Amino acid sequence: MREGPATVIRREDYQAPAFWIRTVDLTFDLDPAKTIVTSKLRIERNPNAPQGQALKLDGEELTLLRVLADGDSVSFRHEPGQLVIDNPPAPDSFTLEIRNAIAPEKNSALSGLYTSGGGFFTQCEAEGFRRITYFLDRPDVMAVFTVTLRADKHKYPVLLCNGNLVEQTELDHGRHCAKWHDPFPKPSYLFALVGADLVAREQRIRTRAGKDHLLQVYVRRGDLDKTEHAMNSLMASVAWDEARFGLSLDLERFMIVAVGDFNMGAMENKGLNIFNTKYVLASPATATDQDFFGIESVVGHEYFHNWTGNRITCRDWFQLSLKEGLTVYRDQEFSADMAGTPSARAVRRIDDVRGLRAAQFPEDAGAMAHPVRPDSYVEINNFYTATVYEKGAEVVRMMATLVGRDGFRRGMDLYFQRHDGQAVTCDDFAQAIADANPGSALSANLAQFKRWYAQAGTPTLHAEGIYDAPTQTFTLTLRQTCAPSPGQAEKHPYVIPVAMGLVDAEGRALPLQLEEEDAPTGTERVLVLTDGVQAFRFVNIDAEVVPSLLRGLSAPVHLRDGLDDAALLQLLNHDHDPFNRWEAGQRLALNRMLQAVEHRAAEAVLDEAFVAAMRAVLRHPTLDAAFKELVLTLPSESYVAEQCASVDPQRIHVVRELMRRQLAARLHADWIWAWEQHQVREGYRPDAQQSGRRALANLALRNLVLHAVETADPVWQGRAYQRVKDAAQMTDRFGALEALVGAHAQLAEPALAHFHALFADDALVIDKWFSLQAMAPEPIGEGAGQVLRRVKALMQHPDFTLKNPNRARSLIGGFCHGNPAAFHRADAAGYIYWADRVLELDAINPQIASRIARAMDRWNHLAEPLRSAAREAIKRVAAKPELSPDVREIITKALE
Ligand code: 0A1
Ligand code: ZN
Repeated sequence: MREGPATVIRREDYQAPAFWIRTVDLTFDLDPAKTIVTSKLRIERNPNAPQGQALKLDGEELTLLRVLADGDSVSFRHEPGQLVIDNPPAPDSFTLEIRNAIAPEKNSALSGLYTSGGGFFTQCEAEGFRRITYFLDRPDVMAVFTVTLRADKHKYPVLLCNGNLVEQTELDHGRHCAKWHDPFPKPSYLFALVGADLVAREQRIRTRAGKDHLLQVYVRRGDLDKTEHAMNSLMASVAWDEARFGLSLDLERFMIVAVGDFNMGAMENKGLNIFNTKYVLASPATATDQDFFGIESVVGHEYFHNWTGNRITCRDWFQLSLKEGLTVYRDQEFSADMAGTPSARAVRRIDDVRGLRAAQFPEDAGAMAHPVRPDSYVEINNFYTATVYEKGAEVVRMMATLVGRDGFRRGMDLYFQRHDGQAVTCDDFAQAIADANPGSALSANLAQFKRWYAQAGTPTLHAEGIYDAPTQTFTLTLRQTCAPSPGQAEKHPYVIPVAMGLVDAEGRALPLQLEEEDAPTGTERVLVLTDGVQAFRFVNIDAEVVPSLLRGLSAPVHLRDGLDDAALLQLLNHDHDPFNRWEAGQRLALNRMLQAVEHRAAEAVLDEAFVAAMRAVLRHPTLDAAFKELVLTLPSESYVAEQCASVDPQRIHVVRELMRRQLAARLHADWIWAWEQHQVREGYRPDAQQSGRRALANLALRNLVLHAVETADPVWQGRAYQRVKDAAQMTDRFGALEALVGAHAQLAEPALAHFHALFADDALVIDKWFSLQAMAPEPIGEGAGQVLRRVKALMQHPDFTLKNPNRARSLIGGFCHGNPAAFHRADAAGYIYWADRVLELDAINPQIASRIARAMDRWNHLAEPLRSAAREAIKRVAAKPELSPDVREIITKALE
């Protein structure tokens, strides 16, 4: 664990480095117990920095063996986390040679150089390179790397690094050597190496630009048959970035390597992306449609970083959203384009918004709330957050909305023209998009727009529409507010793009003309709210209309428009915007759920109007299956919790379960119809069309099994069980298993056992098996506490280990983050479990521990006695003196 007191790093303290490192020559003698790293650095003083400063190199958990400056010994000293050379050689540039030792096999934090499955892998973002050797480990120091790798040839036949392979030689004692050179200057966080026994799927491509490239996907022997989809996704990503943004692959060779132990999803190291196996390996038999989709999106994300992140990188870590927000926006657009039809695009957008609301909105309202560009941090690893990533992407999306699709492309072109090869800030990005679009609402309001980077919290957009029949005008008054967040008591107004339309009772979309305009501008437009309150008066409105606001969630805000049931039903039935159609359905459900939660109605009875509306969507002749599945899925328990001032997770769970049962019972015949109509009989394709049908059929099955358990009817339970045994692919097999577990069917146990036996050797499938049980709904009434008992028992399962992040996340993360009703228990058993696991994991892997620690972010909003019990548990963790800075920061913020 890292030594030294926790220091707060502040954005306002940024200073350019006193030295640059121009070139790096690294040699690794790879050995799991003791790897020797030799580093030769060509260093220059930065003429623009205050002169006379010492050279301070970052280093962590390194054994220093020697330091030479220009070939001579030089005096040095240690400060916490740094090697200090007070008097580097006098000339402006000199060579520093450092030799140190590290122990990859002891590196359970998985940051720096570590071993996994008998191979060597690295993870350097954000500050892992300093755990390999002493360096100026900051993103604005960019160097050209040449790397020599030496290792036992039999155990580590594959030796990879960034860039191009320039030499391969045999050495004595069964060792071999590979030398790599990366011509692009890069920050140390983009360095990577791999030494392992792997095999590769290879694909040669010729791009639009007419250049030939070699694409490779490296996996363990035996996994090659699960790499086709990753390779297809990579090829599609290359083609998409050329077509949409004119950005071509700049390397002869582009490699993806899969590793079983990895803290995050994947990493965009230059030319050598390292991936969690979860985002590489897929076959129809072992991966669900969702897994296939996740692979496409993460492969795209990492590939797109090659330009947005690598060619142009971040000046400092406060600018993280510069690369992450932009790259998430790009991967979302890629996925939407891959989905194809407008309806499939809308499904993608709905999915993204669900993710934003499930993770980012709560973050923005909790102890860890921070701006997209944070002002301070203790541990940067804690800021790879939904706010930096997903809200950051929404900020980029709003810019694109304000300047239009072509305008955004012009802005991106200007951004690359200005900053290729540089380490820059979010201001530089926003400036380029605005400058390329003079006269746009973005350039007119740029300084105000940038509040999206500076202010934390989710604003609320209040809307009121008044129709005046005699004058045929519709006046829409928009108002914005934003609640205080930690350290930010008062908020200033944002620039909020409001995409909207007006829908009348017959479903007509009315032409939109503001009173100051000569003619209508179409039936959909973007209003730009810049003041606290603004009124927009539409003319020639010849009928009562319902405003359809914030289409596609055109800004990351809460909307309070006061629409009643009738208006929402009108939008659900007629809105031309599929996103708002879905949203109307969700709001109808949410209102009912909130009412039942509030009034503690023993029976949360669904009214016929709602049930009929759901039936109409389910049976609709033209709507896509994927879209129907989204409409017919009730808002999640955590989304409902977000709307409550004082949260009672048990109560919310009971209400949602009761409503789920009513929909199962009252739409019984419709679910049978849906199940029968949406079976996919042709060969498996993970595309939008087929996956939509499977999603709806599986939702139908969940409903049918739920109802069957209620009515003690064996037929549907038996069918689901049969599917677990003989489905041809994982989406249906797992869908059936979920149906049985989610309904507490008697056959759930044998089905789980059968499933485990079938996939005992497949780690990613076993992860699913663990998380399904950790997230199983807590039984209502007697049987409460059942899930926690099972989770504890599963920790003793021979397949369980805390050391593998995917496994720990599946079980512990699944329970603490994904099962509110089972986790938040009045007897505090969930909290005691949480505290024990956070402490236990912290000694192994602080990043994973700190993610689990965040399950308590929102403790302050819990109803009593949960709130007090939660605080006690947090205090218990806080009382431990030897916490990592990662966990310490989360816990301290929770108690502030
Ligand atoms: N930059 C990667 C995510 C990543 C961040 C940190 C990591 O280790 C601490 C690993 C990966 C991405 O956005 O995909
Ligand atoms: Zn990223």
